[in-house]
Amino acid sequence: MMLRVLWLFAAFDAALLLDTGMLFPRESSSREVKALNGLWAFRADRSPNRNQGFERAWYKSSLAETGPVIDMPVPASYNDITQDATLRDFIGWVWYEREVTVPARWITDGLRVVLRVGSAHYYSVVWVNGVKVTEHEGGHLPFEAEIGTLLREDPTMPCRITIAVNNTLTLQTLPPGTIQYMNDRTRYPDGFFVQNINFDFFNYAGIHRPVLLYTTPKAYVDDITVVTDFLDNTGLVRYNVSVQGASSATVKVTLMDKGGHCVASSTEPSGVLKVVDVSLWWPYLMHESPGYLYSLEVRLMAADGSSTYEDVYALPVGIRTINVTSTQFLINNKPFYFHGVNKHEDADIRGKGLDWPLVVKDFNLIKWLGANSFRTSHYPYAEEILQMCDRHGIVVIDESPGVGIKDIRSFGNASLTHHLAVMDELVRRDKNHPSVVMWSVANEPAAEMNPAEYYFKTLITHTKALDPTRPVTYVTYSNYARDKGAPFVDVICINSYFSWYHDQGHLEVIPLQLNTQFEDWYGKYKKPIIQSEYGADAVAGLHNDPPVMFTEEYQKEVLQNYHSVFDQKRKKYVIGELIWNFADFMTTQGILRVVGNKKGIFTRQRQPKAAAFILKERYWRLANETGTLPLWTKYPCPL
Ligand code: GCB
Repeated sequence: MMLRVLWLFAAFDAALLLDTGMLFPRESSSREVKALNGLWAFRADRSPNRNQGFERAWYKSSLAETGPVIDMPVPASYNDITQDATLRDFIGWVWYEREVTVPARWITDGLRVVLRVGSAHYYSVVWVNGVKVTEHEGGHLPFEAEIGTLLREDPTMPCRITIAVNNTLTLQTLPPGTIQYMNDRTRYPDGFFVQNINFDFFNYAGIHRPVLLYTTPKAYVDDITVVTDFLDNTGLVRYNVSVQGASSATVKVTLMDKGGHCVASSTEPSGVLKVVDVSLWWPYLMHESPGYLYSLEVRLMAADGSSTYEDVYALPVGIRTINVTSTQFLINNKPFYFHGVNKHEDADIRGKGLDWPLVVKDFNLIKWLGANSFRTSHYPYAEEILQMCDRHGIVVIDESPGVGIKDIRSFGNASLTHHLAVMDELVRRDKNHPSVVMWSVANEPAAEMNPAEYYFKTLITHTKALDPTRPVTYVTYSNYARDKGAPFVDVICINSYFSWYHDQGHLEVIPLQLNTQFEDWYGKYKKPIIQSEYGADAVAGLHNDPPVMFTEEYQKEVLQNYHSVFDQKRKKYVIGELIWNFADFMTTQGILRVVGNKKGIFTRQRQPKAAAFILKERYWRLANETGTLPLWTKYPCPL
């Protein structure tokens, strides 16, 4: 126990590498939030160098004054909103703009007014009333700018927000990509170019998550970090509050249970709260009340001359521990078996835009399926989704956008430096989510290449320094003997597609090949293994018996063949199975894809294929075997 508490303390110094926090904007008695979702004015810059918007300073006046605009919903990808194929496949800068009127008290009361973009893919530049306020690289993480000072310069002006977003990928971006100009004028018109990518999902672009304005007092709670543990019946919440805007401040923290009763409090900005008779955070199907959350209310009082400030922020806190042995993944010291899914943020029309009906439907399907976990393949998902996971007890492997790192030039210093910065941003955003139990730094990199050893050693060591409390992995598809990063991960995550990408039609080889895969990897590394992807495409409604590829029967049988081996190995060192994929999703066009990837067990419209029922039966049986389910959730599932 002593060791674990020391480890708890170590968690903080390293976690604060970025100089500001990125707390999720929440309303409180001292904070207001204004959502800027809805219709924005929009124009793609179709000039040959895609640079006219900058050359002619489109941000200096209303977008409608410098050219035609169309309505564009936010949040949403812009690609599937119109009937125009050239906008769907557009590469370069697109421009968004809207005006907003802020309450007068935001200006007169001297508040901080923060503009926050939940995510925009891939590179963004933001102006307010023609003045550049920030820029950000990376498509799946939030960024902010304080704009209160600017608004106060001319309080009579409405606030005009302009955001230019560019989806161009390079060998140094995450994910990487390349632009290829086609110079043969007998085959391609002048200026023709394509973007090449090494990942299997459509490169949706635009403003994908909510844009918000929120206020805080001048002195405010900038960040909170919590790390939890327990001893017998006593929960331990180690916390650290960082404050900005005041040279001296007093902080009061109060931990409240679900009923709003105070269970522990302190007047120190950091320390350990002890919770008697703790209610632990448990995964879905592992306990009768999964996802138990306390609320850590932080109240800051600061004085500056004659002014006093009070800021209040309430952070949901789940108390739980994570440990990994050579054969097990332990949550609260009990073995946890991942029976879950891989997902995408993907749907008809809105692409990767956050959409509440879709999010809630997906959670209902996950629970219907009896799944207890998912991986955020292949990038960080919206914070709103992680909050749902916290509340419902769905366990998350949180993945960086490091997908498609295949070119040796993407292992260089510039790429690594950016990847480290992305991990900083990811850990800063998601460190307090009890549902997040492991970081995945990449998916299927070319891990057999020589530079991969230094790259992954550095990346994984860095991530562990940021957060010593969670295991780190990356997802591999390479050969066990040549994988250069495997020595550094805590858990081996392997993808394989037996009888799909090879041995087509030969379902009978799956058990033998899968057995060999597990024995080879475990034999060499003696680390627990998750089958992080497996599956087969099935076009919904296509049938053939005996099974042939692309039918629902074939997909079902692929799964069943894998399951027979999982059942032998999960008693030993296999700690999880994640189907590829939860739902069909859009990809670039190609001869291997039939209007996207069809490996979903649900269609893109979230209707079940035959495989979904196979998986549902299995997952409820697995949940039942743990013996921790209350009677009302016993198999067959009641949902
Ligand atoms: C993989 C990738 C995933 C693909 C999948 C497939 O290994 O990780 O992004 O979509 O295979 O269906 O090929």
